[in-house]
Amino acid sequence: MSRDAERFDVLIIGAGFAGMYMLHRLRLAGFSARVFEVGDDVGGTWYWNRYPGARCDVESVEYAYEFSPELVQEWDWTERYAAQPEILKYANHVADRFDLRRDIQFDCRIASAHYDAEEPHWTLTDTAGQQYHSQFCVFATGCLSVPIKPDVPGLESFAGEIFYTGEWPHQPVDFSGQRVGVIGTGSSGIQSIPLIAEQAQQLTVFQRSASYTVPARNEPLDPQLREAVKADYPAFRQRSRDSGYIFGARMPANAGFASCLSPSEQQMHLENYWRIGGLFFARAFGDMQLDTGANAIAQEFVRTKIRDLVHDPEVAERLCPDAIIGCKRLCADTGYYETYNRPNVSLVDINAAPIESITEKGLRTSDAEYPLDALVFATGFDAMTGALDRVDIRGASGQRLSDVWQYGPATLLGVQTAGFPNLFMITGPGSPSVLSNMLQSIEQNVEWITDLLKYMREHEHECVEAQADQQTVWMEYVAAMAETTLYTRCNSWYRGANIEGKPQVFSPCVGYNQYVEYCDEVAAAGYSGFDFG
Ligand code: N01
Repeated sequence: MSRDAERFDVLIIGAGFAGMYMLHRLRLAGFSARVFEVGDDVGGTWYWNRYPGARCDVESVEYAYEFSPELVQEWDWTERYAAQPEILKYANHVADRFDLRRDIQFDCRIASAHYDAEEPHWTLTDTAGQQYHSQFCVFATGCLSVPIKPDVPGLESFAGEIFYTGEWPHQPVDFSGQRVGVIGTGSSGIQSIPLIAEQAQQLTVFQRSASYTVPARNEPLDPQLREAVKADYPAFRQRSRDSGYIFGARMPANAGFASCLSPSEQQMHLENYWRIGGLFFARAFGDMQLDTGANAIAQEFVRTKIRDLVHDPEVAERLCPDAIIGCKRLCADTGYYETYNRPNVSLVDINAAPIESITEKGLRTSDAEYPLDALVFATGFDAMTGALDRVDIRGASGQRLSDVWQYGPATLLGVQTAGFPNLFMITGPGSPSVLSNMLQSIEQNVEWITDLLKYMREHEHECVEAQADQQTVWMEYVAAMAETTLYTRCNSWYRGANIEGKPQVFSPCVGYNQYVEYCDEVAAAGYSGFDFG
């Protein structure tokens, strides 16, 4: 142990919703813990993604912690879908209310985490060289926390300002009078484009793939509805779980399989869910994500909407995706398609004419040059494994996690990986994570991990490690579940396909309720599948 190292029971990396709750839960259980956070405050994804229009696509009354009845009662969401500033305010409120900051070290990036099997303990080293030791280590680093910064030739020569939606400045950005370019039309682009268009003199959107987006239908939250939800919050959240979708307790059940409906009934349900808005659209048919025929009907419905909403037929066609709807994550927008009716907005198809370079004055594609004062990259994230890959994590025999996962991540239940004793992940690959309501998955994972640590303390176990064969069985199950759906039929970030050369493994676990049941069974059986030492 180094001379000036500090020692804790548990070291946690990341002070987003996962890291904050992990700290709180561990404290309640009597463990000493320290959190490390790169940012200068709490909030994780909501700390970094401050771009105009950033908003959650899960309803605010559900995108909230459930563990504290007092917290539920004292917090009032103001909109159906909370915007980034309000979610960040909530994260800060939680940090204050539970006095979390005294155990969080801000402005601190952990560079390495090495396991010493002799001691045994984990040694974390930050970028300033300070070391910390602990029996356990928990990565609460999020699934979408490492923005992709495309290496476009000439980028450094650009005289204007460059922005990344995933690392937006803390001060307001004013695009008034500017010619702005946005690259990327996933959720971040789709949320920011309408607001940038309102400010900019000219907005040029560079689209590689058209995305499907459904109107979010955001609105102020009806105080009566808010109070009704609070009046019996546990039952409300139970309805979310019972829905099988993990969010949308207020929504009607799905309309059944498309094949059981007449064409006019199919259109009626699609219309109804388009009117309801947001990701709930995927519930218009119970088999939208399972059957290509059902999916094709929904695709055509959205393309018809795009053609209705966008006045210029050529622009409308460019905005029409032809992929499987929901295979890449569905987006929820406010006025996205309508934005293309504005005289100051143009859409460039960079599939037809690829970006060749960034110049001092703007952006050059294979058939034109676009003068720009500012350029916004809404180009997504190194999802699922990106944050773990960026730390030099080494296990019991000195092996690097990134080497062990060179053909794709493998975990048991998404919380542990074989060869890395006493190391945990919250909402790691192999757990439902991004296919669920993240807050609910975070609470479940945190509570399960804390119970495991308490079990170890009671049974005087020093080490826990996922069994390699059980991990294989689990990842085969995750893959098999994915294969029952249409999620594997496109190049999405869910499976790492948005990054050239990244192994393509669909790692979120389909089926939240079955996952939780399985976690509970494992715990009840004395954590079967895990070795203790
Ligand atoms: O990223 P994305 P995102 N040159 O990967 C394009 C969550 N989120 O940040 O599809 C040109 O979806 C890329 O094109 P293509 C949510 O889960 C949630 O928007 O690869 N273009 C695509 O159009 C979401 O799904 C909210 O052909 C390039 C876009 O950039 C996830 O985060 C809000 C390119 C990237 O889209 C990711 O969303 C925001 C290049 N080199 C985000 N590289 C909520 O509402 C990429 N693209 C909660």
